Amino acid sequence: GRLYLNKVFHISANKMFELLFTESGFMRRFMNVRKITNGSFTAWQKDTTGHMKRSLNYTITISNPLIGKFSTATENQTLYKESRDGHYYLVDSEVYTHDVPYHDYFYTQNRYYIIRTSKRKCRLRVYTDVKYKKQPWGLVKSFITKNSWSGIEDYFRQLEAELMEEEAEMNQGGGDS
Ligand code: YK8
Repeated sequence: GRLYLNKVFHISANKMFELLFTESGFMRRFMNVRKITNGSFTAWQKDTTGHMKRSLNYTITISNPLIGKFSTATENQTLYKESRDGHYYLVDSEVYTHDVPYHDYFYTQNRYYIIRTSKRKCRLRVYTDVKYKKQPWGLVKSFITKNSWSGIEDYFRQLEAELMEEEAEMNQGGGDS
């Protein structure tokens, strides 16, 4: 996998979890900025293995004229039971883009680590992998990989920037965060 985000924020670990993995105002705004629409989320629910699961459906806007303008997408998230509330969260998310070329060949796996570093700080790490459900022809594979990395890089660069803004707003005036 590739490491796309690795940064300490002046935001507590549980607040970071809330920002990223609940229907927070932050996520609503971020999705707006990314032109992600028609969002519908299920609630977190424990599965038979003891992990928590939820799924998200939405429409993404794509800025690449070769691919098309929009695609519906499904994101399946798993919050591992090894997570410790307020201290350590591990979330895996599998993203399936349904309406892009070769969509039946690949999906994206994002792994989010939120680690408490002090009472009011946490480290956020995101690893990403492009996974293949079936082996495409070499040229197609490099096409998929190239287009995926650039889109993912852009997304996480913006997520980092928006989180830094949120952090600045939360911490100005010495409010409790
Ligand atoms: C999630 C990875 C690939 C996909 C896209 C596919 C091009 C296909 C190339 C063909 C459009 C929010 C991406 C970037 C769409 C957005 C996905 C997001 C950013 C021509 C071969 C959506 C995180 C995420 C993961 C994977 C991203 C897709 O929370 O290039």
